[in-house]
Parts: sequence; structure tokens; C-alpha cells
Amino acid sequence: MQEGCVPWPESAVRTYREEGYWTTEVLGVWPAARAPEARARTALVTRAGVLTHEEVDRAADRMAAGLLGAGLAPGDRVVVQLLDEAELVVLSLALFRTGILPVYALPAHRSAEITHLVSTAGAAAYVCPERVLDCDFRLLAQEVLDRTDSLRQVFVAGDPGPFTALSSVDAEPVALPAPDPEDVALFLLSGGTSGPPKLIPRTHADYAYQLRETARLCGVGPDSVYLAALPVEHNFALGCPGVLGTLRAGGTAVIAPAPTADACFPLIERARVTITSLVPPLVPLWLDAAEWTDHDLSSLEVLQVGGARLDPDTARQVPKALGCTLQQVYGMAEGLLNFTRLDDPEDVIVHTQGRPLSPADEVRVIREDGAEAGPGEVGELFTRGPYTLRGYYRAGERNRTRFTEDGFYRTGDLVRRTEHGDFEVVGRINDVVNRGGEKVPTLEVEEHLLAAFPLLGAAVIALPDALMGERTCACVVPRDRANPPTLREVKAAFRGRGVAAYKVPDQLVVLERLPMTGVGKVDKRALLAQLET
Ligand code: J2J
Repeated sequence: MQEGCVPWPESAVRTYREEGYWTTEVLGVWPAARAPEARARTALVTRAGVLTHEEVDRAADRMAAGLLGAGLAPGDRVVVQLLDEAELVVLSLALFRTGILPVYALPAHRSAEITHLVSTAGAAAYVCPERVLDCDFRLLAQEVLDRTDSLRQVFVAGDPGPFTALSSVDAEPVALPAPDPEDVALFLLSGGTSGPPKLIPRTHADYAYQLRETARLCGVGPDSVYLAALPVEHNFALGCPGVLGTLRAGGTAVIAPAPTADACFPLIERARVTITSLVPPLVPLWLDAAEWTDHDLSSLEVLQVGGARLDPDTARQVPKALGCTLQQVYGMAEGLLNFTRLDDPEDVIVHTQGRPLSPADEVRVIREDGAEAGPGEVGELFTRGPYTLRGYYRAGERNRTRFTEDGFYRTGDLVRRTEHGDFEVVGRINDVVNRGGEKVPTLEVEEHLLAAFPLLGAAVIALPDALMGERTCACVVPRDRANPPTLREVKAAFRGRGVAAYKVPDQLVVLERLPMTGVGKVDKRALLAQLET
């Protein structure tokens, strides 16, 4: 296995092979997508046009040859930060086929994050767009080059300036090196909002299993059309089953320029989209837009929602408003994915974040006192399994705190499991307000706010307090800007809902929007910084 990665122990490897979780499949070379009947069918729909499976396959082989010709070698790391266009998909397949390893940066990352990623990964190359809005990525790349020492090449999609045009990475196909299916294929980033992101190694065998099994669970096959509304670099839209899982199954992936209803509804109508995924803050906006839209959304069968807790009131409205099944997804780039099943009872779909994808996923809910939690009891979720990492890349000592000695990943998520084994995510271990010793779970307070008032968003954070150490500050974005709730109304509403007094927010801040991380989670650190200034 790639240096700097923690391998699964031999006994686990044997089980995963014998039980068929791990096969010899290598990412990017997919029989269903290469079958004669699939080749002429549409693989990708982007702003630039439409590509068939055959065209994507050929382009990936040419780019793979070009990458090797440019001096990159199997095992090299490449930080990839492209707009969600066809090039991102073709480049990914080319990298998988050659065993050169993409490190997926997010579109919102700028020089600080890219510098961190390049130096942590010891990346040999960086692939970026020419410019996005006010950011010239060629200047950013120069900065990163100046600050790091491993980077040899910069490939730019568009006008390359002093660097190499990505479009010139193109050569007659050559015989490609065969990557080891059990070696690393790609690196994802940890989604934690605190501290710089850690690199998550994912192998061909583990990610291929994820693609296969999520496609099966979601009924994704050759006739499916997946809309990538969220950034493709993120695990959710990349591989749950996302763009890769859909292409692998011989289906069509449509890439949206933005996750808004304005951008996505016409695409759903035109491409007859069957499945898409969103983060919770987008859902009320889609539901509102669906009320008045002229676009035909009737092809949509499944809306996956994940990344953060979806409030039950919004969840309940999805099937009627969008005419599709809701699937809650509680996932993490580290591995473990939980899904509500398409045929689950409404109650499970509305109120839980689902259960593990694989029978080989081992999950433990550990209470604060170290004992295993019973049904309905809250604890931290620990997990290991055939597609969950055993250690972050080059993380050495830090891995000790995030993994148990027997290889369980400590998610940091506080969950409760129902009698049927479905999870409810109730908070993060660090995401509590310690109000003079009483712990206020911020997520719970946010849910009460969302349920009690017409809000577009709510985020609860801890502010320093002279008396109690921390006080609870509720930041809300009202639907009707002219009519925001007052703190008095909030207090009365909480009382009315029978909530313990210590959970009532001490302070209310009305905002026009909440700062978001690149993948649609509320950025609480940014929010705190904003309130402190
Ligand atoms: C509550 N919290 C959730 C949910 C993730 C699919 C979907 C999401 C991610 C993702 C992903 C949640 N309700 N439904 O990678 O493939 C929080 C948890 C978790 C963390 C992981 C995927 N779904 N979360 O969000 O790596 O706290 O992955 O540990 O970005 O998001 O974040 P990330």
C-alpha cells in the first residue's frame, strides 16, 4: 500500500476478499460502461455538451497517455481542483487508470488550503481552472509553487498563462500500468469544519465496492440519470453512487453549474433526471421553487439528502412537493455510509438518517462513560468496515486519537440508534455549548428553532460569557426578512414546546445568510468570527 497509509489487517483483508466485498475491479475501467450496448449511450451532460460512454472512455485513455508522457508516474499525487465539468470526470478516470492519485480539493479552496494539500500530499502536480469569479488560479498556483517544494507541474483548464494547458495533456493511447486493486486510488478530504482538512486514502477495491453497492441500493442502472447538483469532488456527489457510480453502471451523469433550483430544474426536465442529491439548506429552497415552477420534474424518482441533519418537517414535504422518494444519507468521506431504504416506512425516512450500507459495516455507539449504548441512548459512533479507512494519510500520531486500537474510526458524531438499527444524528461531540456545566446540544436547539419559526436556516454557537463560561447564541435567517422572530418569541416558543430551560438560547442574532463551508455545512468558525468582529 502507498507509503503513509494504514493498511487493513490481514484477517480483515482475507474476509473482505472471501466474502466478495473486495474484488479485482480497478476504478475507471467499467465493464457495464464498456459493453457494446452502452458505448453509444450518453455518459455525460455538461455545459459544454454531451459525451457518450465511448467518447469518455477514449478521452480518458488519451489523457492517461498524456499524463504519463508529461512525466507523472503511478503513485504520484495530483491535487485536482476543477470546475464541475467533463474534464474533471475524464481526468479522474485517466488518473484511476494510471494509478496516479487525485487529491480532490473543493471549488471553494484558495491558496491556504491548496498549499496545505500540496505539502501534506507531497503533490507533484496541481490541476486548476483558469479563473473563477474574482480568483485567478494561475496566480494562486504561483503562490503555491513558491511556498511548497514538491510541485513540478501546474495544468490549467483554459488559458494556462505560464503553465501547461490541460487540453494539451493528450496523446495516442498507450498500454497502461495496471494499478493494484488494493492500493490507494484517490484521496478525499475530511469534512470536519475545525482545523485543516486531513487526507483520506480510498483504495480501488473499497471505493469500487461503495460504487457498486450504493448503485444497487438506489436502483441506479443503465437507464438512470444522476444530476450532480453538489460539487463532484465531494464524496456525496462523487460516489454515493453519484457521478462515478452512475457511469460505472452505464447510466448518465448530468453536471449542474450550481445547486440552485433555477440551474437544476431545467436540467431535470431536459435530461429526464431520475436521481440527485442535496444538502439540507437547499431543500426548502427547492420545495418553494417547485411550487411555482413550469418545469416538468416528473422523471425524478429519488432525492438524496445528507451532509447535515434534515429537519423532519422539511423531510415530510419532499415526496409531495417534488413527486419523488426521499432518501436520507448520513455519510462521511472516511467511509461508512448510512441510507434510509427506498421502501422504508415514512416514519423512518422522515425521522432517521438511515442504517449502514453494508452487512460488513461494524458500528458501535459508545456512551460517555465508555459503555455500549442501548437502543435510544446517545453515544459516539465508532465504525470499521470494508470501505472505512484505518488511518488518515501521513497523520502518524494524530491517528491515535481518531482510531481505536482495534481499528474503529471515531466519527465524533453523537447518535442514537432506534430498535430497528436506524441512526438519528443528534450532534457532534464538540458541537455543544457548555453553559456553566450544562451541555446544550446545538443541533437540537436548531431543530426547535426550525420547527417553531419560518426560517431558511438556523445555527447555534457558543459565545464566551463572563458568568457561565459560554452562552448559547442562536443565529437565524428568517424566510420573511421583514418579520424576524424576537428573543422573547423564541423563549416563549421553547417553553411552549416543553424544552428544558437551559436549552433556550440566551441570545438571538438575525442574519441574511449563514456562512457555509465548501460543501454546504454551516461554517460555525466563520460565524463565530463574524459575530466577534
Ligand atoms: C447529520 N449529519 C450528517 C446527516 C453527514 C454522503 C453524505 C454526506 C457526506 C458527508 C458524505 C449527515 N445528518 N444526514 O461524505 O458520502 C455529518 C456527520 C459526519 C460528517 C461527514 C457522503 N451526513 N453528516 O457529509 O465527510 O457529522 O461527508 O461525520 O463531508 O457530516 O462529513 P463529510
